[in-house]
Amino acid sequence: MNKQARIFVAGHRGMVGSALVRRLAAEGYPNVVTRSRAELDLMDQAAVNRFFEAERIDVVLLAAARVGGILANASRPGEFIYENLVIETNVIHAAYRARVERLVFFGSSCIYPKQCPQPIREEYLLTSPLEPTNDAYAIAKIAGLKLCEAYNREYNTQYVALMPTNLYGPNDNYDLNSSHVLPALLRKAHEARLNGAASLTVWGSGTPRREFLHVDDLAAATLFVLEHNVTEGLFNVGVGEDLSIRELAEGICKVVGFEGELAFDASKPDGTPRKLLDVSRLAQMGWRARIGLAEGLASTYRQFVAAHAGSLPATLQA
Ligand code: GFB
Repeated sequence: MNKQARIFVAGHRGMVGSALVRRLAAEGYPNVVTRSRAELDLMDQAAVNRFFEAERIDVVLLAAARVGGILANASRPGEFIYENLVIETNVIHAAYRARVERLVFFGSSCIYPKQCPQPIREEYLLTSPLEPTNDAYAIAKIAGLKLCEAYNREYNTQYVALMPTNLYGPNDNYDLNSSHVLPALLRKAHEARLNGAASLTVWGSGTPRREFLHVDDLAAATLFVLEHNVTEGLFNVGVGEDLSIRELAEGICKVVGFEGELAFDASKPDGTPRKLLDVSRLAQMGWRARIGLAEGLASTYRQFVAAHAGSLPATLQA
C-alpha cells in the first residue's frame, strides 16, 4: 500500500479505530483521514456520499459499528441490526461510488454458527443456526461481508472482510451493562479490591470458552493484509487458543490483586459455548498475533486504572 495513500478510518475514536490510527502513525502513514460523529453522521447516506465526493480517499478502514457484549446484544437487537446495516451499506456503497479501490470491513467471530466444529474455519459460515443472543448483530455483520464479496464480484472492487475474535485493549467500553466480559471483569475486580468486597459476580456458569485478541494485534493484521496486497476474501483474526470464563476471571483477579471469591450468576446467559477461530489462513500468509493474554491483561489493566483513576496493586506499580 502506498505510504502516501489517503486512508479514512471510520470510527476512529472506538477501540478498533483508535488502534488503527495508532498503528498507521507508527508505520509512517501521514494521510489518515478521520471524522467525528458530529462532523460526519455515518447513518446519513447523503452526508456520507458528500464526504467521499469531497475527499479523495484511497483506502477505507470501516471500524465504525454499534457493538456490545452479550446482554446488550440480547436486549437491543433492533438497534444492533439497524445501525450496523445502515453504517456498512452507507460507507461501502459510497466508497464504491467514489471509486475507492480498497476497503477493510470488520466483523466478529459471532457470525459463525452456535454449534460448529472447533476451531472455526471461514467456510463454516452459514452452515447452521446462529447463537440467539447475538443473531441480529451477526446477521448485520454477515450482510457487511457479503456486501464486500458482491461488490468485488460485480464492480471489481478490492474489499476485504476481517473477522476478529473477542477483542480487548485501550479505549474499550467499561460500562457494566453493555461491555464485553474482559473489560467488565477487569472493572469488577478492581472495584471489588478497592471496596474490600468478599466476592466478585461473574455472569453465567463460567464454563463457556472464549478467545481474546488484543486490539493492537488486530491493527497489525489489518496493515499486514493491506501491505501484502490482499484484495478480497474473509479472514479470521485470532490468537489460536481459548480459555474458560472461570479461568479468565481467575487470571484477572490475579492481575488486579483481588483475593475474594467468584460468585457465578446463573440468571445471566452463557451464550455460545465456544468460538475458537481457525487462524491458519492468515498464518499461512505469515501473520500471527504477538500479544499474549497475560501481557495484554496487565497492560490493559494499567491503562484502565490510569484512565479511570483508582490504585494499582504493588505487582503492577510501573
Ligand atoms: O464478552 P461477552 O459479553 O460476549 O460474554 P460473547 C462472554 C461470556 O462471558 C458469556 C460471560 O458467557 C458471559 O455470560 N460473562 C461473565 C460476562 N461475566 C460477564 C460480565 O460481567 N459481562 C459480560 N459481558 N459477560 C459477544 C457478542 O458474545 O462477542 C458480540 O454478543 C460480539 O456481538 C462479541 O460478537 C465479540 O463473547 O458471548
